[in-house]
Amino acid sequence: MEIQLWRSLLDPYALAVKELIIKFEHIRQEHKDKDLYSPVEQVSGRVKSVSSILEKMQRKEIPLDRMEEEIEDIAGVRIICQFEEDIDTVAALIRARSDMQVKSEKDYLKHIKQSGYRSYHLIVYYTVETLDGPRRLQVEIQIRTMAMNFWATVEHSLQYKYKGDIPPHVTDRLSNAADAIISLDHEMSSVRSEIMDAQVSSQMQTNLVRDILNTIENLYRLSNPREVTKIQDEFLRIFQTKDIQQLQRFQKELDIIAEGYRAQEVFL
Ligand code: 0O2
Repeated sequence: MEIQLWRSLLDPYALAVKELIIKFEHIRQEHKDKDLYSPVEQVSGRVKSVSSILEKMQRKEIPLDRMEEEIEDIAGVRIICQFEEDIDTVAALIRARSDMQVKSEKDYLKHIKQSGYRSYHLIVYYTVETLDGPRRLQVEIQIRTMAMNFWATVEHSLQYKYKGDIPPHVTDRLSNAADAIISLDHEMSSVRSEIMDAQVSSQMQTNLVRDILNTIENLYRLSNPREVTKIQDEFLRIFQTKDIQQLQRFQKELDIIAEGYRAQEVFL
């Protein structure tokens, strides 16, 4: 196939990856805006390289006319979570969506690969709009923790370096590292609720301070600047106490003042 044909063939997959990254990042943002813990920590994606597609076609003896059906990971999205428990939550979010239909799932957490690889994979159908009309494409979504991702990234580089034939002394180290990653994920899960509480409180404070500062800025435009300077000084005093309840009380009082001036902020 000519390079130009590859480009036009892969183009809708690139669009699917871009759209899905935006959608999963939006899930993260929605949680944060609502002062909720987000099971999605990071999102990335890629379109499989032509050489990797060709290698897979050769290895699995896939003819060109079956390529799009049989190579399910031409478009790939990776969702990184903080904790192992978050993986199920993200998978459930995906299953519940109307803009993607799950074709199949592979649980490499329950069934760890021989290599030590752990991750949860879903193949979904996702439709993109192109000049030639809608295209229903397959996308592979990999969900894993940060620790699993660290291991997989390193192992993937070694597979590349040793062309799939990693020497035994390195394989042994990787296998030990895979075990260490399992215990690390379990250790982190044991303090999950404390970490989640800490992150939610910190996000709440960030959102509160953002809303308060926006209201103060609006009041500057609409009311007496001297009065607003006093309000700002009071805000700085309370902010220094690091007491979230005092900040919440201050915001309520500020909202009452702002209501009088119709100075509350609507965020877009
Ligand atoms: P890329 O583009 O470099 O990420 P397979 O026969 O394993 O190639 P299959 O059965 O279609 O293909 O898919 P599977 O097993 O669900 O895995 C596909 C992808 O999962 C791989 O893509 C990797 O990203 C990841 N993966 C699977 N097994 C391993 C592993 O042992 N180590 C690491 N590091 N990653 C793995 P590709 O094909 O490598 O391509």
